[in-house]
Amino acid sequence: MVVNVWEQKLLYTRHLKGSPVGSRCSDQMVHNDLPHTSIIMCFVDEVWSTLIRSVFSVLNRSPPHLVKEIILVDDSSTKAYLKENLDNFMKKFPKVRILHLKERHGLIRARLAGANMATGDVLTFLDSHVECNVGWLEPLLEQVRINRKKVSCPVIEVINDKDMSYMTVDNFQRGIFTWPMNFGWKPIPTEELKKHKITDKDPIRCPVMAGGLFSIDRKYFYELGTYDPGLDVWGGENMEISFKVWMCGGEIEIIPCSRVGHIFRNDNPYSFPKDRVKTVERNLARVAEVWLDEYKELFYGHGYHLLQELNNIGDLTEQKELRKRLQCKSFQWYIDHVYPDLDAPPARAQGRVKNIALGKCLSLRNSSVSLESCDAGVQNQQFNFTWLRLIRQKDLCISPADVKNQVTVSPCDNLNGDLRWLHKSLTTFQPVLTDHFVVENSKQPMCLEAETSHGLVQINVCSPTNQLQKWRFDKYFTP
Ligand code: UD2
Ligand code: MN
Repeated sequence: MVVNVWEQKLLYTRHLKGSPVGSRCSDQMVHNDLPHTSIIMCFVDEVWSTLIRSVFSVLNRSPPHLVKEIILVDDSSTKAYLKENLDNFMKKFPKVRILHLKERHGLIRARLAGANMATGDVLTFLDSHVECNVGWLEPLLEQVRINRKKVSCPVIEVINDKDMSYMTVDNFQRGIFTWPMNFGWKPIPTEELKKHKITDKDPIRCPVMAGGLFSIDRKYFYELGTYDPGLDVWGGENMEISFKVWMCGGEIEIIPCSRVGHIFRNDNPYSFPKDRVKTVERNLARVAEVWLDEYKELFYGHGYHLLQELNNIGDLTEQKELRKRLQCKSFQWYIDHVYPDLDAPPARAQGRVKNIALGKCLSLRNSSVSLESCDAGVQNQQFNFTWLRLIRQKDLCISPADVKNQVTVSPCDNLNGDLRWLHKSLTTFQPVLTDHFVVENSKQPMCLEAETSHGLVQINVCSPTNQLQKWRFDKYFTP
């Protein structure tokens, strides 16, 4: 049976009088046998009033029978008021349980510690500086009730960090990412809205979640292997859980009738055990290695230095096995079905590679490189200039030979810097893919050059004016 939550709570709707949210959502029905939830809030050195505001908004604005408990995980805060003082204060609220971690776990492992003591049917994670709005919880639990593999997120509104006021945000925003896995928001294209007749109450399919605020069936969270426990401190865990959910049979949605305000801060009010940027990059590299398949080239292609991190990202065996065990789909499937508007060209450039001076094309035959009359139908003339700057045909790459000035063909290896080329102009500083192929690992600038007499290619000292050193791919995917 379904009931109208808004009618049960006339007292609350008063706050939303005149607000578009209230009127839009007030006729929405939910089941009367919703699962209950444990609320998990991790914090480190949170401001007292902000933490209390977060907890009170949950207590005041959720039907009591749906909140099994509120678990506050103190991630080894340094502030004295967050210890005994907090314990004593919260004694008045029997639903609140506090876990003081003896050492700093970082957000990701702190959430797991909270989840491990949770007893609710559903886990609802929140940051420690939020304000849950009226009627926020029921629509989240409703989606999990409909399908236990649905992960539901509220619309995240903005609490002003200067005056703590609450500001509403636009509808129809999806969580997305751009390379190298930066989280962002993007409106649903208008054609999509029209085509699927999406109204402002409909759940919004979300390629990735922001990370902080979501409800997930507790058992399902464990079936999914929770978060990768090898992720450190903060960052990237939202990508990991998002890919995992989608690729392994679940769904992520933003529920417009559920609204929670959040204080966005420019700075983290806590220290990072290691460098912040490095920590996030390391986490993202773990995610890329486990989930992105061949698309991890795009990830590394947008941040070369991340490749250097590969030695210190830790063991991935368990995560890879988990993916196999859960029979998760490919990243290609994820792109096709969940995030088709992701900008993910297969390479930086593709097709034949034509020499400007001779009008001839590179060709790979019997493992050696030569120049031939250009022919679009000949497979031997088809190359990729990959995201990792290799000139590649299937598994073979064109590279400088050990022998001076000679060019050879080697098995491609993304980690081998000796195979990389810079495709660029020698006369402009603009970063455009054009003209020369400069050997990346060379003290003196050395360039790929057509040799006129025998239809061969060689390496020579770069010269901006030498047309024999200028090349053009058929098609460029990036500038
Ligand atoms: C976003 C997410 C956040 C998390 C983060 C990392 C939202 C609104 N926020 O950044 O939940 O997913 O991205 O990817 O989606 N904390 C600890 N221990 C730590 C560090 C943080 O307990 O070592 C707590 C912190 O007090 C807060 C929560 O974890 O309650 C998230 O941290 P944040 O608020 O600094 O992250 P945020 O909102 O910038
Ligand atoms: Mn936050």
